[in-house]
Amino acid sequence: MGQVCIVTGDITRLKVDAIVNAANSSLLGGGGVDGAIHRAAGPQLLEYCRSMGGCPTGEARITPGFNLPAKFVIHTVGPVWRDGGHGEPGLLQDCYENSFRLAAENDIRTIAFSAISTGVYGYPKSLAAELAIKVMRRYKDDFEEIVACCFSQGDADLYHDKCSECRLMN
Ligand code: AR6
Repeated sequence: MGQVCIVTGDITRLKVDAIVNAANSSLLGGGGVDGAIHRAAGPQLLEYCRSMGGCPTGEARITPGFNLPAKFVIHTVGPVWRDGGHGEPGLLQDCYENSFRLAAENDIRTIAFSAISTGVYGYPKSLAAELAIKVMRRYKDDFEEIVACCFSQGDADLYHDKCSECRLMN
């Protein structure tokens, strides 16, 4: 039986089978966690992504991790938050579900998610954490370890509020 862990730190440092990137639909890199992942993976990642032809919002694509400790990167494109009435929750849920589906298809056992859409895309952090935890719990038994990777202690506390039995790690 798997577990959901909440980790505070830089997702590029995690030794898991796959990390999930909060990308944009070009898949050609950007700021935030996307920029950090591209820097840590090295230029081969961008080269590989160029051949993929982008990715619509809510969908996911998989690439090697190149110089990352993680074997794979799953790139998913979260919705830009407008007011919550433009399909944002459904699209964010699709991001998590499509990432889990790709992970299962690639025999991934351990997977770490960044907090998709909660940076420049402006999705309210508490709502996003609630949705992420809900989907992660649903997939718990299909994986050895599911990590919610938070970039700050405050974000980790938010996840822990939604899941008191989830293990908190630093
Ligand atoms: N490790 C873990 N989490 C991180 C890291 C890191 N190294 N760096 C930032 N975060 P964002 P989005 C957290 O803006 O909102 C990019 O330019 C951050 O604190 O990276 O989905 C893309 O190319 C926040 O909680 O992604 C797109 O254009 C979370 O990662 C756009 O931003 C997501 O913030 C996507 O926006």
